[in-house]
Amino acid sequence: QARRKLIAGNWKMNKTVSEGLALVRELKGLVASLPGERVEVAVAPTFVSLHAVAKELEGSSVKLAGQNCHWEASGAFTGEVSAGMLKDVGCTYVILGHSERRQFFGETDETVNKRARAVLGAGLIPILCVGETLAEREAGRTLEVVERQVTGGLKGFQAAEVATFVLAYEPVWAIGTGRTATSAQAQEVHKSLRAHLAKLYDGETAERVLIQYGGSVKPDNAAELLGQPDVDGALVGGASLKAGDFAAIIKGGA
Ligand code: G2H
Repeated sequence: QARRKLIAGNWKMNKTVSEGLALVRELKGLVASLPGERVEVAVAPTFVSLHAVAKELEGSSVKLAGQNCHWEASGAFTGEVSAGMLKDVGCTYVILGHSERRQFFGETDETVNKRARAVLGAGLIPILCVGETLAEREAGRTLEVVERQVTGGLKGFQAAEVATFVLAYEPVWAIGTGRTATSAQAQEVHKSLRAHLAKLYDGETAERVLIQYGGSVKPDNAAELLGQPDVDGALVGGASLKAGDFAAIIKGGA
């Protein structure tokens, strides 16, 4: 059975509540006219916009995602949000271990793993991000790095749990830089990640995991990337901030 595709818009630290509402209003209309069975669409607004955007998306097929969450259910963790709170506000997915979180906020494979445990515990789906830096790629360490991040992020999970995960391969050198991995580069890493999952768990589990590509996905490169056999969707940053561009990317995956 063919895997579905998931196109998710990671708004990062962009859009006020009213700007976010205007964006999803426009997006809803555009998405409604697309053939939707095999492509699922999600948006990840900032925490402050989640509630309003969830209301706006009621009755729409567009799903909601958090950009991060803490591993504890509640308590004295100033500035943090729990997986249960994201579930309560209407999220389906939570992005974890984005390279910006790893780079600027000290996240490690270990803390990403703890967050993933909380996300599954709350009945949400983790989007676990992995990716190498330019220096790592140039040193020929790409697969070693992403395999380590996958192994660490999934530590302690059973195969049946792993099968529900979404992985996002986001080469750090392609994020927000306008440099995109070629479709061949993306496919090579995605295929290796799937083989790594088969080695860690089993072939069936590996076949079920969705592996998104992220890093300067745009309307003009989306169809080719999404056409690769192991590319099961996209995690889109900059281009998800304009409804027309995001809808064109979704169309590329349909
Ligand atoms: C990678 C991506 C979204 P952009 O970070 O997660 O952002 O498409 O702007 O490179």
